[in-house]
Amino acid sequence: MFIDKAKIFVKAGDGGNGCVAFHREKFVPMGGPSGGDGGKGGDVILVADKNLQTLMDFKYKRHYKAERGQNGQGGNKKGKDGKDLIIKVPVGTVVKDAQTGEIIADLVEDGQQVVVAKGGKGGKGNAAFKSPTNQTPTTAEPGEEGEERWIELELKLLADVGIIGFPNAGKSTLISVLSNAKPKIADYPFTTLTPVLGVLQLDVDDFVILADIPGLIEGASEGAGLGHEFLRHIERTKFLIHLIDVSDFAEKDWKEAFEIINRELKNYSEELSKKPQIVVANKIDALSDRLKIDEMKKYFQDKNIPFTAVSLITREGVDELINLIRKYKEEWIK
Ligand SMILES: Nc1nc2c(ncn2[C@@H]2O[C@H](COP(=O)(O)OP(=O)(O)OP(=O)(O)O)[C@@H](O)[C@H]2O)c(=O)[nH]1
Ligand SMILES: [Mg+2]
Repeated sequence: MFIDKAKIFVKAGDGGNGCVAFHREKFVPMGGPSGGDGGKGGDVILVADKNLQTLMDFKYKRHYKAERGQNGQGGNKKGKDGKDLIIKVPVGTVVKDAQTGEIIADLVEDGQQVVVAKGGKGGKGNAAFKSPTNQTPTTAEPGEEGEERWIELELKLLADVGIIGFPNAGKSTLISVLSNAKPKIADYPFTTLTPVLGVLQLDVDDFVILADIPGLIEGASEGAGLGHEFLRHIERTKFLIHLIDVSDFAEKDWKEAFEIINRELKNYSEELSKKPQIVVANKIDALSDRLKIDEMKKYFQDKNIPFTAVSLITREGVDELINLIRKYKEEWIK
């Protein structure tokens, strides 16, 4: 199961209480104060871990509590600090305060961490209050409470290029042809239910990460189809590959398809709709009238949008597409 949103409660450890005690020894009637300080409560810390792919664990466990600090003791013994609680989350997790919506952190690198709830300070023992005017203080501080709050976790995948288009356009076929990813491919809409990442190797040490997401349809922004839920996973991409089925069996006219998807992008966010696109006509093996390609070429040229046509089944045009990706990667990513 791919889970990309979760809400959890985090509570840091309370600080231990300071101690009230007096030094006792034979023949020393009134020893000095000797109550130790309480230990600090443990923090709750989120750490990005590249081995995690989803926020699934958080569906089942929602409360996270770090250890409290121990109370101070007589003989000037400080209480032990509480252990921090480390929670692993996938790389790409955005952390928000659930109440205010404020972004606490965006954990985009493996090992990156953030304290989401600070442990309480330990209270001072009475030994700490000894002064020239008060040789026998009889009070100690209580430990501070650890912070607590509800936080929201939202996973936004880290990909360079997002693949968008209608269901059945061939998006999953594209990522399987270009990369090592092996998503499910089938002859019906909404085959892809969760985003898939793949790496397209452009050179020995040059690559781009592609993201295949579930198909969009008209009204996705109002929740039609699988809705636009998954668009968040291409929010971080640098550009989009907009795939259009141009075969004789395509359900929609290419221009209409192109416009509908762009409208849905815009309804989702202005920012997403401004990302540059490479438009790719797919399934030309099943297209009887090749003049359509020329017509498209001219249309996109006039709009200054890079365009190419392919068959992902026969692989016609795939090398040109890779060259286009390489070219625009240089222009749009660096
Ligand atoms: N004839 C032909 N069929 C293709 C081509 N590319 C993909 N297909 C077929 O189109 C169908 C849909 O392909 P997918 O890759 O699953 O499409 P998708 O866009 O990922 O679909 P969803 O995940 O449902 O949004 C499959 O039956 C593919 O085999 C092509 O170049 N030519
Ligand atoms: Mg798919």
